[in-house]
Order: sequence, then structure tokens, then C-alpha cells
Amino acid sequence: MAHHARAKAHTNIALSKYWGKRDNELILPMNGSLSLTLDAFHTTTEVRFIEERGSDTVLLNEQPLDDSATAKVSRFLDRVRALKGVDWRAEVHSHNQVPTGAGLASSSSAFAALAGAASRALGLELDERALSILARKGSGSASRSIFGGFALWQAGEDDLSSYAYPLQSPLYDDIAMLVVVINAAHKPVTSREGMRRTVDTSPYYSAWVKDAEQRLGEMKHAVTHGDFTRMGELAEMSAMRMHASMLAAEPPFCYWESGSLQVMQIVRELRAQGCQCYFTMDAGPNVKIITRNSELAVLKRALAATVDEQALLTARPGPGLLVENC
Ligand code: 2P0
Repeated sequence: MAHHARAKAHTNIALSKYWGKRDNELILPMNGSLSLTLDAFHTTTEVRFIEERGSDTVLLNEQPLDDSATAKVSRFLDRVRALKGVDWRAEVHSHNQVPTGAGLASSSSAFAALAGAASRALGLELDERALSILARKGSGSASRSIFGGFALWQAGEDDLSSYAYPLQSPLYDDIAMLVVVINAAHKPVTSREGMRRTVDTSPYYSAWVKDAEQRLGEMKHAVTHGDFTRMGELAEMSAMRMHASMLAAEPPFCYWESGSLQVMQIVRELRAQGCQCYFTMDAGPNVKIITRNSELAVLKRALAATVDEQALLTARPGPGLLVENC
């Protein structure tokens, strides 16, 4: 019997951010988050289990992962093996379809695809909730990439209550995201380390958690009722408040670069002129502009003086996890 399956998952960008864990092993978040899965960036992963003990091999874009990244994948696969009660080694082939040098985090699509392929390869019949819980334990944001379009990851109380679910929205056909690549190099502080440092040392962190949970309810309402303006305002605020919590950490850290600030300012100016656009930023210098399809041309023209054409990537809502047997 072939223990072999393939899965494809798309990356997501949080509109209401996840920042900080209350359990680092299970990846339980301090606060819930809400995201949009994008069509432009995805990961395809094949997993084959061999009925013998031994070490796992993991190739990303045909290159072997380094020891530390392989160990992270193996620890995740251990969870899947435990669900089935086997100790077989795995061969993993993964391909990231993210435009070269985009500098976008891919752990959301990577662990969603790995959860889908590994569980199917072992014949586990996991529903979407179980897949979201499993993917979460690889990387928090991966819990949301099980679903297409908008998804809400509820913080929950424990392992089984911390999962994402999809949200229907009248905004689905209209929303677009313009990713502005400021710098594609590796970030100096990983999001995992950044979260830990903020939770442990930032005096603003408790305010972040309290506010994030309140605003998440408002964001859910705006998304499900098609209130684009409120959704955009809340998304921008969530990003600013998340980054504010890091600025107050010890030692402080900041993902923004001068180019990020320039783009943020352009977005504010265009908005003052009536263009419907808002920005969000994650654990890196790139800026994601949340807008409507009808505003894309205006935005691209306005950014052309500041940003190279190749540094602008357009995305729309993308699909949820797809899994197939090989
Ligand atoms: C998010 N980020 O909600 C937040 C906003 C970055 C900033 O989730 O440690 O790769 O694997 O759970 O999910 C990026 O961190 O972190 C992230 P882990 P993850 O999208």
C-alpha cells in the first residue's frame, strides 16, 4: 500500500493580527486573529511514508532543508505519526510558489500543506477543524490557511478549541491585496522570537491582548457585513498596535524600513484623496495594501514613482487546502 499524498495550500495575511503565544509547544495564541487567504502564493507538498524507521528527508524547491528546519518538520510529522500509531520515516518534497524574492512568510501555506499531505498519506480522515488544529501546531498562521477567503482563528482555551473557521463575506469578490516588496532578505528577528520577546518584556503587551480580542469582534462584524471601510480601518489599526507592542520590548525591535514608511505615507495620502486603501504589515518590512479591485490601477500608478514594477504583486482571495492521493 502506498502511503503517499499531495496537498496544496495558499498563504494568508492577517487583517487582525496574531501576536504572542500562551503555549509555545501547542501554539495556543494569546488572542484570536482574522485573515484573508491569497491566490497568488502557495505551497505544494508531497509526503511519502516508508514502512521503516529512520530519519526524514525534506526537500524544499529540490534543495535539502538545513538540520534545524528538518527537525522542525520531523517534530511536526511525529504528531501525525502519533495519530496513526506508526514510526515510519517520511520523504517530503515541497515547492513554494512565491514569486522569487517576494520576502513573504510562507509558513502558513507550508504547514497547512504538510498537515494535509501527511495526514492523508497515513490514511487519517481529518475534517477541516482537525486539520486546522494540526496545522496550528506547525505554525500558528497555518491554522487559517486550511480555508479559502476569510478565516477566523479563535484563540480557544486548549488544544481542541483553538482552530480556525471560514467566514462568508460580501467583500470576497471585490477585495484585492497589493504586496509591496521593500526588502526580500531574511528578517533579523524571526516572528517566533519576536513574539516571545514581546510577551516576556513589553509593558504594552497586556494592552495589546485586551484590545485585540475586542477589535476582533468588530472586524468579524465588518467582514461578514461587507463594511469595507471599517474592515480597512481595523486592519491598519491592528498592524500599528501589534508593531507598537514590539517597539516597547526589551531589547526593542522594529521591522519597518524607510521604504515601508514611504509606502505607508502614500497610502494615507491616496486615502485622503478618496482612494479606498489601507495598509497592513507583518514581521518584515513589506507593506500589504488592502484595497478594492477598482482601485488597483490608481494605486499602481501612484506607487510607480517610488517602487519598481517587479516589487508590486497583486493578489485576490485564494482557495482553501486541496488534498489528493498519489
Ligand atoms: C499573523 N504573524 O497573524 C501574524 C502577524 C506575523 C505577524 O503569524 O511561531 O509563522 O509559527 O506560530 O504563524 C507569523 O508567525 O508564527 C504570524 P509561529 P507564524 O499572521
